[in-house]
Amino acid sequence: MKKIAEILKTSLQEVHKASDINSLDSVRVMYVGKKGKFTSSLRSLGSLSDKERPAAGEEINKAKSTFMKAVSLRKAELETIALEEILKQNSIDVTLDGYASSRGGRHPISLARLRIEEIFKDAGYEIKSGPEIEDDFHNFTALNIPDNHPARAMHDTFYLNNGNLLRTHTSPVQIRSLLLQGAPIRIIAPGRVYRCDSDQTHTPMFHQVEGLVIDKGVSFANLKAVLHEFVACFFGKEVELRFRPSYFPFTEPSAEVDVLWGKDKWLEILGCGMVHPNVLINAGVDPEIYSGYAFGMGIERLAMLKYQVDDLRVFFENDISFLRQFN
Ligand code: 2U9
Repeated sequence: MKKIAEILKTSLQEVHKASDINSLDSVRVMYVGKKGKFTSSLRSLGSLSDKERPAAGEEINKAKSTFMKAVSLRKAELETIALEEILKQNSIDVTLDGYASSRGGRHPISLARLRIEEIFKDAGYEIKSGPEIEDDFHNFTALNIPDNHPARAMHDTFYLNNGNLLRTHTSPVQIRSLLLQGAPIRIIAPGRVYRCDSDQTHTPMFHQVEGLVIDKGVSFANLKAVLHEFVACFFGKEVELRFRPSYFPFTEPSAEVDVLWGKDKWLEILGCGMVHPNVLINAGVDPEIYSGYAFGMGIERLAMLKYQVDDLRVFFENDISFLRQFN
């Protein structure tokens, strides 16, 4: 009994001395392994008398289980220490600076379009869109552009094999809206348009906003007032406009509008007119009851003036250092 108590005492000391899982396991084997001290003590019970054996057996088993409890406690302790060590080595310093992420911005053409939409929305206009692939009727015929008109020549229009075409203006959107909802109407149609034309001042795809207002008693004076207000809002300053007589098949009378830029420079910024009676009839509107005005402008042209860009092509090159200036 005394010897068992002695063994238990040393075994517990060794358990506490074990500084890692491996040495703890060696200690365990040393006491409860096949040739361990508790194991051989139990084996030697056979040499004791029947009287001594039960008490001695109980004593050894008790010591063995005390030892095993100490081993598992120490094991848990060592595992916690090992885990803390790993966490310490792999710890993340949450106070470190992150990677800078650069934020994208809108394209200047989108910025200009959104501003134009905002101004007309505030004036009670609805924003309409339609297909970029159109048919002859909606792009030309309905707009009083006769079969032999130069705008129909292969020179300007991208035709598809099936006779359809890429819209050359957003006017078909207004035709479709008129046919669908009739008069009165007050809409703008922003979007991409396509013309087979490419040089310093033309790209085969560009952006337009067209407007259409039809109601009883709509006059050219109303048109002048709306355009003056729009141009002043868009450029954010008082402006002087000049209406020059012009010709479009879909409006009569027609005008091109110039803005006074600086002291004495007139720059053309849009076209407009009173909707031609033929166009009203083609879209199912009675010109004896209704009249209307329409206007059209190129977004690239307006954006160039607003943002002081002197080369149209930079809008299409996606040069990041150009685009970043609009963030
Ligand atoms: C309907 C009736 C009339 C739209 C109009 C213009 C004048 C115009 C040009 C400006 C520069 C095209 O981008 S540009 O090359 N547009 O001058 N557009 S009136 O007239 C319409 C449209 C639809 C039903």
